Amino acid sequence: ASVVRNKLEAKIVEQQKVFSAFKKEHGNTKIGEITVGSVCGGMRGMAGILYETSKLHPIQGINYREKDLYEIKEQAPRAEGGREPLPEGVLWLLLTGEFPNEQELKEFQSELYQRGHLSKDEERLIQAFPKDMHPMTQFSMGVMACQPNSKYAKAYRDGVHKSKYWETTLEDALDVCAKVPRIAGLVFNNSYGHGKPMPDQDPSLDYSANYARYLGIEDKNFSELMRLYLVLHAYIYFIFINFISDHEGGNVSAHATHLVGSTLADPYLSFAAGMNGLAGPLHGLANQECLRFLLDFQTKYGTKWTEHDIRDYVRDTLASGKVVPGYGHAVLRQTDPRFMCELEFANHYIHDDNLVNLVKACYRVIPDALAQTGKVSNPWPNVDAGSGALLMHYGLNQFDYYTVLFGVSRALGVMSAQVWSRALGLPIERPNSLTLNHLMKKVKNE
Ligand code: NMX
Ligand code: MLT
Repeated sequence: ASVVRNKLEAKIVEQQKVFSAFKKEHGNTKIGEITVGSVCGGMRGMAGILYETSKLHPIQGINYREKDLYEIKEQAPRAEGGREPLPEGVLWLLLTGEFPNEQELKEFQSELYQRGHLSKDEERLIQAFPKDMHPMTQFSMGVMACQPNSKYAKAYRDGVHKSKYWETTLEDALDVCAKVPRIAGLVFNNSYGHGKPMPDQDPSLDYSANYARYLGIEDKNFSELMRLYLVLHAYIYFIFINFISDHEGGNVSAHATHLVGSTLADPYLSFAAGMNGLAGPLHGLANQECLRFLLDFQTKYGTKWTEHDIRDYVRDTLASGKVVPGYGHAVLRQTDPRFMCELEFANHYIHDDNLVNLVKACYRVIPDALAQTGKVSNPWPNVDAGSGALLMHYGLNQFDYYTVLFGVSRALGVMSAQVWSRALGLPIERPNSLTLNHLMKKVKNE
């Protein structure tokens, strides 16, 4: 059993009581109204999901367990000599609402290490995927390759009582979180390794440093970037460094995971569903699109570009009917704090990098250019605007792979949320849909 289990069980028992009393007392209390705009507009502004681990504020950005990213950066445990939060510590926070103490962290890291092994068959299956298959497709299929070992699915088949669903969900959730760096590493090796052998897990390294090792990048600052990145992208909007990428429950990958999980599908099936959503260009794929946007700009204007060139380039992009990747957000109405964390990282570690300088110049120019369209709700950068240039700085230039990094991070957010969804006994999701005709009749009260 997991070292986090006992701590979590106590919290779960407490929260189950709060939840059931609250439901009983306020089941009919109204908290908002549904407008035609919401129904026609992708459910914007409609609160409809109970999601325990994180919340996105339009101005302050993501918070994990009531802590904003800056508090996380300040309070989370770090690697020796490091500045960035350890994703393992943030995963513990997401699950329990508290950071682990030193001993708990040490045991948890070693537990994740043990859980992070893949069987030979699982590795072989992933290595057999076609090398030119998009890395996100391989990643999602790689998660599915491990699904037959779901402990939750077995317990369900064996007739486990519903009050105990959360226990094997926790087992699977931790297994998924522990295995995704290895699955993602195999995908990287498969796509770009040119037949090089895949390095083994190293027990002396933490979660992020092991992942960096799979990617073949030994620079210590890159491991720091990975720690930040994995925390940022958990979304819980994990801050850069794909920081744990949990961005509350309404974003497509978190919601898809949550929706599929509500059918009592196991965590592997649910997470793979979320990853298929993350692979869309308006969502996680935007980070690869964003780097492509910057590199195409450099191809056109060289490295001696001006801010005037950026303005022209954005104008042409909009005129050709495309979005500017890395800018805008469905909920945020300010610069994404995750982007600010990326900038802060770049200011500390990276000097004189033309691409990073271009990211900074875009930040000065693009919000104004988008605002001038008069229709973009949020012209400010999101997490994807900066991450690619930082990765590229350390030599990770395979940008088709970037969304996989995002996916590894998001596992930490969506898997901890799934444990809580099963612990609270949330029901299958089933909102109503309407035809346009029905909607029109409703407006007329017919
Ligand atoms: N560039 C150009 N047009 C934009 C942009 C942008 N970055 N953002 C929004 N718009 C347009 C949008 O396409 C829509 O146009 P139309 O009415 O012609 O369909 C209009 O502005 C209003 O959309 P919003 O209400 O501002 O945005 P919405 O909530 O629908 O969508 C995003 C949010 C994030 C999908 C949108 O801002 C976007 O497409 N951004 C670029 C892609 C991106 O960076 N996605 C990553 C999101 C973060 N993530 O990590 O997943
Ligand atoms: C995310 O991290 O999931 C993105 O910012 C998209 C969102 O929150 O809608």
